Amino acid sequence: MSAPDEASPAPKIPATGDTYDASKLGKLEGLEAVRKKPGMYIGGTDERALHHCVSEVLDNSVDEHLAGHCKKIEVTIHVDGSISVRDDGRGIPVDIHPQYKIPGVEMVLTTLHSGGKYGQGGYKFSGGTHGVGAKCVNAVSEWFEVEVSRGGQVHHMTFERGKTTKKLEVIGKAKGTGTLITFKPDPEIFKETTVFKADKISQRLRELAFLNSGLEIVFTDERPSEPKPERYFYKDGVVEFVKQLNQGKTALHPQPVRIAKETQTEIDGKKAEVHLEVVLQYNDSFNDLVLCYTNTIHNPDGGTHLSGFRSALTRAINQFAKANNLLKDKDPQITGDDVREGLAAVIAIKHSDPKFESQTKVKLLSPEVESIVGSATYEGLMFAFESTPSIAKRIIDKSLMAARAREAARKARETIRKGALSGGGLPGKLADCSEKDPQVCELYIVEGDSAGGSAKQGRDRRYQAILPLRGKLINSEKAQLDKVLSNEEIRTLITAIGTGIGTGEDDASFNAEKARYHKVIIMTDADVDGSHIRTLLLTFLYRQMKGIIERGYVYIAQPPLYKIKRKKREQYVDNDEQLNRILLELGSEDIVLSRAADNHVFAPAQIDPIVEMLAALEKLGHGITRHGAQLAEYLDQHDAGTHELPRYLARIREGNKESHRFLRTDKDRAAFVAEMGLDVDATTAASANGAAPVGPQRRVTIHEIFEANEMTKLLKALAHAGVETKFAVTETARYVFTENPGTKSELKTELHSPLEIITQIRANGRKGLSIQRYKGLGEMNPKQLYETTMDPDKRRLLKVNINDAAKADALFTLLMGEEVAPRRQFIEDNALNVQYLDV
Ligand code: 0RA
Repeated sequence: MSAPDEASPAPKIPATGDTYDASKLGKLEGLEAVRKKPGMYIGGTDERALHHCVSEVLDNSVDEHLAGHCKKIEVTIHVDGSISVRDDGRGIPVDIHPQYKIPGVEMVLTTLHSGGKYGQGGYKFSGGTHGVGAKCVNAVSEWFEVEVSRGGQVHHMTFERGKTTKKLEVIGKAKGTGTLITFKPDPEIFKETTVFKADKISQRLRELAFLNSGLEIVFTDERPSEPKPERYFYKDGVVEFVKQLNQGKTALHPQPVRIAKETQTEIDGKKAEVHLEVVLQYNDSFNDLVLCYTNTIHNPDGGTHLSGFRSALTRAINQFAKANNLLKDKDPQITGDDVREGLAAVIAIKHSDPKFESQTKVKLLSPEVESIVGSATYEGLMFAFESTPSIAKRIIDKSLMAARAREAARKARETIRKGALSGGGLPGKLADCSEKDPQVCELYIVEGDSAGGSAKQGRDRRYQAILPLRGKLINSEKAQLDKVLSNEEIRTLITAIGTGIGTGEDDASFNAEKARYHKVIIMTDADVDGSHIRTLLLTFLYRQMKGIIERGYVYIAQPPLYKIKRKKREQYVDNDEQLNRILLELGSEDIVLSRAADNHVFAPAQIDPIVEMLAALEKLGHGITRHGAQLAEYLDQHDAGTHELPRYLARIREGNKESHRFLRTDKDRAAFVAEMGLDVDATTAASANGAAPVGPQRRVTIHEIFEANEMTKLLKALAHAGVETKFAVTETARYVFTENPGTKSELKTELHSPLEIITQIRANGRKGLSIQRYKGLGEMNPKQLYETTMDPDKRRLLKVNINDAAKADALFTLLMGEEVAPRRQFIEDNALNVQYLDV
């Protein structure tokens, strides 16, 4: 985040001569600036920026932890798409700022210029945001709420699009301290998407837990019907991180080597502090994975910490081998590539004043770090080798094997190159396209000969080439390169793509420029075998032709999941959501909906939006029903004039009896707390289980209903559309639903609540409908295959984009590594799920 404290744009003074309160102007203009130029403050308005907002809020809580005040962070995605971050730190200050005369928390969340008193919370190391993050998030949120527990009281304040909508107010008594921030990203800003991806967030949380040993992080995604909280807590931090990277592989030494050091240094005459932690462990695979962090920020492009580490590793291994006569004359030279084979490592540094190549912090530039990390790593490794020579011996043997394999692979590649030159060209199984310009050419890699045959017949042969693959590909994670290259299917693939292959950095035999197709499309069945083959292919491409993935040439085809049939009509359906939508569409065709009270008939064009709103209400209602209350009962609590809904749901359990109370406002909540004699009353919204025991028997929990705003909007719109917003099921009929009106099979059904409209429509949609689930590509004829999956106008391709080596490697390792049990389980759980590849 590039939120400049001083460099924020100066407030514009209007030329019209109106007088403005200067301090107010500064503040409002401040956050307006964020909304006008989100790119400058949160790095854009796309999905990445959306998730960046979560990091911004999270970083403040992590800084509290680094400062020694926070033990636990809870992150919750709510059903309305808002998200909460709760910590048990000191709580944002709430006292009135002497100069600005507003509470600290308001300054921290609304004033871009608040550097001084509350700006940094006195943090030595920080993600570099200096606490500017939360106010930018506030600015780009449809709404934003903060609850601070501090000094025995719970304080609450709300905002919309960066503007205060409720001043700071005490709403109850607090036990302990902490901050709870909840916000809903503004669709006016995030035009592409406002939907948080749980796997993106959980991955970052896990990483943070690894990098902050002793910090407990709990993550709950409440959107699925049965949410499963995930807990991340690592007592041994980075050491456990490295063990995790090696999970599923065989480690060469049971305990990772850990090197830690804290140093002071001077940069341009100013004192700076650099702490480092380097942890490494070798495994018996042939790949390396080294992850670098600065102040808990991932640096995917490495930088000075990485280069210091690499040269120290090569130096230490060569030095120890020489000093102990472990190298023979005929042994090849051990290079940097060789010592990295089978290496898993994490380099985590904390720096009080780091310098990065760019705002995105992908690469660390601080020059002093190279020698600090280098000498600490060298000394630490030599110490480890000398105290346990058997480890050193195993690592050196492994490096020597790598050096020999490098020779063998070079020879194998040479043979392939010669074969390609002399063998007169392309493999017989490949049905090539007639066009030769790679930019427009596509290669479909198809699972199985039968689907391959359909694809050959159905394709557009001008620019679509087909390569059918039979049987299992060799597992390229497990086998060494010369073996992989002797596999028939793999050789065919290499020749067809035309780039050659290569792994090491100084390996010039791969050349992405030579790709014969700028789309390489993997087309496999939507079952376990298909997903296995897809992963095998991706593993191979990732290891040996990374460049074509980086250039965005690799795609995954998406065959439809269902075919539905009704009367003579057939339709392909891509996923469950689409199926659901279609059921609602079909179910509202050829019907009449009328209001019972006055026989008002809804115009056909009115029905779709009504159905959509009811479906949205139903979905948001999961938040209510999960806490054991009825959606209809809740909705009926709305204010007759404004349609506002209660903000809190209290759940009272006495013995095995349970009851509910809806609490409309903060005041109602305070009254309820007093009535029940509760001594703790911070909402349990984020944790959903922070129960306050009252007496031996009674348990009371209060949940904040964040989705209330969203539901209120829907109620207003429904009322506007002429639907009565009374949801309890009544004795008397409220709506009449007529199927096949005016025909012999006309059928009238009385509905007793607006919610029944949508259940009825869905049931109607299923009538006479056959839903077939596709198991394989082979079930489609050539024409169907082309139309659904290959036609550029209709197909949907997922672009494979490996932007996170750890994630990809972990997945490949899990799928391909030695351990069979977790692999089976994983494939079964994720048979249709390719999102883990970040495609
Ligand atoms: C400024 C000063 C202090 C704490 C914080 C900010 C703070 C901010 C956030 C944001 C999320 N969680 C947070 N926790 C704390 C120090 C206050 C003191 O000295 O007590």
